[in-house]
Amino acid sequence: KKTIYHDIQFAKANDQKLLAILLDPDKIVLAELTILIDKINQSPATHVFIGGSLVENDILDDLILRIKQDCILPVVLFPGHSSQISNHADGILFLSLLSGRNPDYLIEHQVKAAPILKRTQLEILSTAYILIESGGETAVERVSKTKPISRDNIDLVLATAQAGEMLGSKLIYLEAGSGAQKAVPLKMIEQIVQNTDVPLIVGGGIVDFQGIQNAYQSGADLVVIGTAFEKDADFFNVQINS
Ligand code: 1GP
Repeated sequence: KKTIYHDIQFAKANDQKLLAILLDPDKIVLAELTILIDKINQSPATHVFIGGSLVENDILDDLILRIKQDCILPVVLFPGHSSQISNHADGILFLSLLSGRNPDYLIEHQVKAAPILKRTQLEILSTAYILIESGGETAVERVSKTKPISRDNIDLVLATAQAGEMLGSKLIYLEAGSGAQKAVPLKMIEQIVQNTDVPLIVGGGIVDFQGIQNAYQSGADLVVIGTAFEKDADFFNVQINS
C-alpha cells in the first residue's frame, strides 16, 4: 500500500519525470472542486500535493475525500504546520526546514506530529526542505521566520542537502517559495543532483512549460506547480497545445 517512495525511486532510476499539482486548502472553493478535479485528471500530473503556509480552515478532510473519490493520483500532504494532518491522504512530506535555524521548523513541529502520525496509515516521506532566495519575501520565509539561502551560495545549499541526506532524509526539496519571482537556479539543481543520491523535488515560481522542462533537464525528479495552476486550471492544456 505504501508505494509512493518506491514509485518515485523507480521514476528516478528510469528517468521518468514526475509532476505534482499543489492545492492550497485555503484557496480552494469546494463548489468548484468537481471542475478542478477534472482539470487535474486531464493534466500530466502524477501527484497531488496538499498544503499551505497558513491552513486554518477545517476543509482538509473533506477536500481530500472529494479528491480521492474522483482522482486516482496519490495525495501527499505538504504541511506548513503540525496540525495539517489527515488520514485520508496517502502520504506526507515529513519536512525539516534545513535552510533555516528556527528550531520550531527543524524539530518542534515534527515532535508534535510524530505521535499523531503514528496513529495514521500515512506513508511518511522524510524530506530535507531547503528554501532558496527568490527575489522577494515568500510565505515560507514569513511564516517560518527563517532566511532562505542565497541563490549564489550553491556550496551551502549542497552541504545542506548532503547533511539532510546523511540525517536520513529520503527526499530533497529545493523550494523557491510559492509565487516566487525567480525559480530555483538550474545550475543549483544540477549540482545537487550530481552530488546527492536521493530523489530531488523542485518547486516555487515555475510558471510555464519551459520552466518545467528546464528543471527536468537539470535533473529534478519531481516538479511542483501551485500558483500557475491555481491562476488558470487550463494551464496544462494551454501549455501542451501551444
Ligand atoms: C510552493 O513549490 C511550491 O511550495 C509551488 O510554488 O506556487 O510558485 O508554483 P508555486
